[in-house]
Amino acid sequence: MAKHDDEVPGVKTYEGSAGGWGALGAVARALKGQMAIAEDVRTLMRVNQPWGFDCPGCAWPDPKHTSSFEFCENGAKAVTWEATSKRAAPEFFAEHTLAQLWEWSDHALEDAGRLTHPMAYDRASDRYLPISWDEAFARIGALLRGYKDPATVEFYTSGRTSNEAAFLYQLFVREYGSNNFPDCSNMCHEATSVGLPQSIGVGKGTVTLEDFDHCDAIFSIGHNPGTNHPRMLSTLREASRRGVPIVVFNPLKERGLERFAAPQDPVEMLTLSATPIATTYYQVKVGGDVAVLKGMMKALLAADAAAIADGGEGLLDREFIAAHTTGFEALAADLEALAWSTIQAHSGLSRADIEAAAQVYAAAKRVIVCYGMGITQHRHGTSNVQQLANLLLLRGNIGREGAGICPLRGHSNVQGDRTVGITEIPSRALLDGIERAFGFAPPDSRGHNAVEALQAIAAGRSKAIICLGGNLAVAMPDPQTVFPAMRGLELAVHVATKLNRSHLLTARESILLPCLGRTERDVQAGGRQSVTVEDSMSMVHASRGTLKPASEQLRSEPAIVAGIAQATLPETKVDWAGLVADYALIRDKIEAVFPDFHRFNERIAVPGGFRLDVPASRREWRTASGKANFLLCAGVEEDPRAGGADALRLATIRSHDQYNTTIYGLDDRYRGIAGRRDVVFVNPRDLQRLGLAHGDLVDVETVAAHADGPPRALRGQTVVAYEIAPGSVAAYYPEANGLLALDQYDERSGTPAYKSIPVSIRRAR
Ligand SMILES: Nc1nc2c(c(=O)[nH]1)N[C@H]1C(S)=C(S)[C@@H](COP(=O)(O)OP(=O)(O)OC[C@H]3O[C@@H](n4cnc5c(=O)[nH]c(N)nc54)[C@H](O)[C@@H]3O)O[C@H]1N2
Ligand SMILES: Nc1nc2c(c(=O)[nH]1)N[C@H]1C(S)=C(S)[C@@H](COP(=O)(O)OP(=O)(O)OC[C@H]3O[C@@H](n4cnc5c(=O)[nH]c(N)nc54)[C@H](O)[C@@H]3O)O[C@H]1N2
Ligand SMILES: [Mo]
Repeated sequence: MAKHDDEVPGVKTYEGSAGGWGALGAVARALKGQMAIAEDVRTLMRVNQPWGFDCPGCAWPDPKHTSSFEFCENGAKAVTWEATSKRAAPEFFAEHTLAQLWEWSDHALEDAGRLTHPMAYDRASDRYLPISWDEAFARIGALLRGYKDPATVEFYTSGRTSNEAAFLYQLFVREYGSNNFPDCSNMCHEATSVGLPQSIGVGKGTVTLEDFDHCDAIFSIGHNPGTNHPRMLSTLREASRRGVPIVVFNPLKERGLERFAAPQDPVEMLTLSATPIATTYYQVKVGGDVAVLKGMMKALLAADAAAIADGGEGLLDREFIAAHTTGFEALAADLEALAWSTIQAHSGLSRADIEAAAQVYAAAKRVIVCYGMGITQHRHGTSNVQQLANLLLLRGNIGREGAGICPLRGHSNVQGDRTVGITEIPSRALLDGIERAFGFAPPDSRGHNAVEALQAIAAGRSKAIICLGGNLAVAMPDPQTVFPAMRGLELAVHVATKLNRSHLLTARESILLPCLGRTERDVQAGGRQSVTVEDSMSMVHASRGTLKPASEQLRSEPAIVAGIAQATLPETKVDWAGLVADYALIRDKIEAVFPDFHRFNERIAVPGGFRLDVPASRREWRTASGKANFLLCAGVEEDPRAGGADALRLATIRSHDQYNTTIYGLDDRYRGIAGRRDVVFVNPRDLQRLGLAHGDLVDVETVAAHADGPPRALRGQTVVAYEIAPGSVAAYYPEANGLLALDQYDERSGTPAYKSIPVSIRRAR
């Protein structure tokens, strides 16, 4: 028997719009208990201001001409969480063994507050004990010097790291002799970084924020801006008000994509009205995007042929295709051979729906496609990205005003970290640049990405890891493999602001190094410092913290990297102390290695900074063919080995109250979930088919594909009847990460298939 919403504790249908009063209330709740109020308000006013700090929340760019703070609920949460007055000081660690802390939730661990002192693990007492910075660096240096093969050490980076810190870090690692750069990007937009260079010669988006003022249609595919890029809603709202069609492909009905009330708009707030966002919302099946994209292109080619038969000009940009691309005929043949029945079966959408979407695409002169993890975190993530590029290229929608491709990056500087050298596959230009600027020849062998790093650790081939931020073990799939692997290491060093589960997976020697956050003042020998970051649209700008540091012991990430480097490399060619004294000197070196950063210091002195060159934005294609390439992918299937007709496809998703593995709270307001995360979203028709009802307790188990032993299970979850595509289900990251084996990833990019896990669901035993 179906239960009503309110009979299931913590599950209710959310009737409001995204943003609005709900958002203001949520910010007030988030602020409560974290920091003293007067300073809060002043802090929030400085986020994303020309002379303040960059919001640690997301990588959506700032409008050029804002004078007032651009309100964002989740940015406020991110800032509050960092600027909290709570502290995880040595007394805290004295009170708790790691065995005790292991039982704490991810939320509780970080909620202990900011780390204040360098700490080293003491196995005898099972506690972290304070240690001096000098002693910490000396121990790390001694151990790192002891490895004969530098390729047995892994160096992880999370995307909040500034350009300056990331540049010093890759410089240290390369002088040490390794290219092992597992990176949060490997779990995120790697499919973009691998796919787009082959298509258009650059692994980044081609649009600027201004392009949104000029576009005639927006396609929003596989991302949830209401939660993950809230400031983007203002842009979508403006477009919507201009009458621009916004077409969404997403298995779940996401409130932020349906309608949005701007918290800064007094009229919308007072009347409780909201601007509709999506003009059409297609609930594509999880993993069905290649089918949709091929379907849209097939429909477009058919409509084009019909238009030409009618004596018209056709719908393709033939001049562009001829002058700027290769591979059109092969693409057309691929689409010709694909049956509509296959497209419909795999997308879960009707031919008529897909043709209608193609019509919107064809009717618009200038189209922007935005996308996120719903596209990249699949076994065919790279193909997904390349089919998006194909669709845009057919009508010349890349490299002109109001049109282009717009990957929504995750962490606030994940793109910048890549730009300044965090990559396991160093280019010739990067290696030559380092040699030119620093006088040593870095290793040119291929290093490890995130999956390879964990495989090497699990196999005992890698012995040590340094983590510049993040929560690697929890962010990766397969805790069953990853957790014991991390515990088997000889050395683990974590540079962090807050305590998390990765820090509890102790190696023989484990060291925690507390660092300054984005919001805090960074003073070095040469005075007050700024760092720089690059957003999703290749805009590089300065960020300068304003708050008093959480502890006098904290050091900046550049200073910590330099400390480790000096302790590890007795004959270093780099003047670490000099660079850390004045970050402008680091930027001079970045410029020396990467000529794209010419006049770096000068150009960040301007409010808003500058845009890095994106050759594809002006139709210069840095591909092997010198053209933009239409690229094929076989079939439309996510994973031909997986499943069987009855398997459901599970996507792991973020709630509104989390930042990746950081869980601010247990609510997911727009999806109507309160006070819990142990839920699985299922279509009512699937529930009926399975003999289940809303609110039932179930076990989720993986099927087929996973060759490595017994099925993986997530037990005791509550099913929530939800507007999600039939055959698709969703559960929260990171709780559901145990369902995904480490070897389930996109072979072209190494991105784990977090969004397409074949599962079955049955009543809990
Ligand atoms: N507040 C907040 N902001 C964040 C983050 C956060 O955790 N919290 N994380 C940051 C980071 S690192 C990142 S990478 C971004 C992530 O931002 P998003 O890309 O929005 O990430 P997800 O929450 O994983 O959501 C992906 C969306 O894809 C949909 N989806 C799932 N499977 C499919 C599919 O097969 N096809 C399609 N078309 N859609 C699918 C889901 O329903 C969901 O709406 O946000 C960044 N910003
Ligand atoms: N199932 C599933 N798994 C996923 C995903 C998914 O969609 N589904 N998404 C993947 C994606 S897109 C990403 S990007 C990864 C995220 O993976 P990570 O980037 O590794 O994880 P975060 O949760 O962002 O890291 C949180 C920790 O960063 C530290 N931190 C915060 N601010 C700072 C700072 O300023 N400096 C330093 N040094 N440390 C800081 C804090 O200690 C905090 O505990 O997760 C991936 N994992
Ligand atoms: Mo991400």
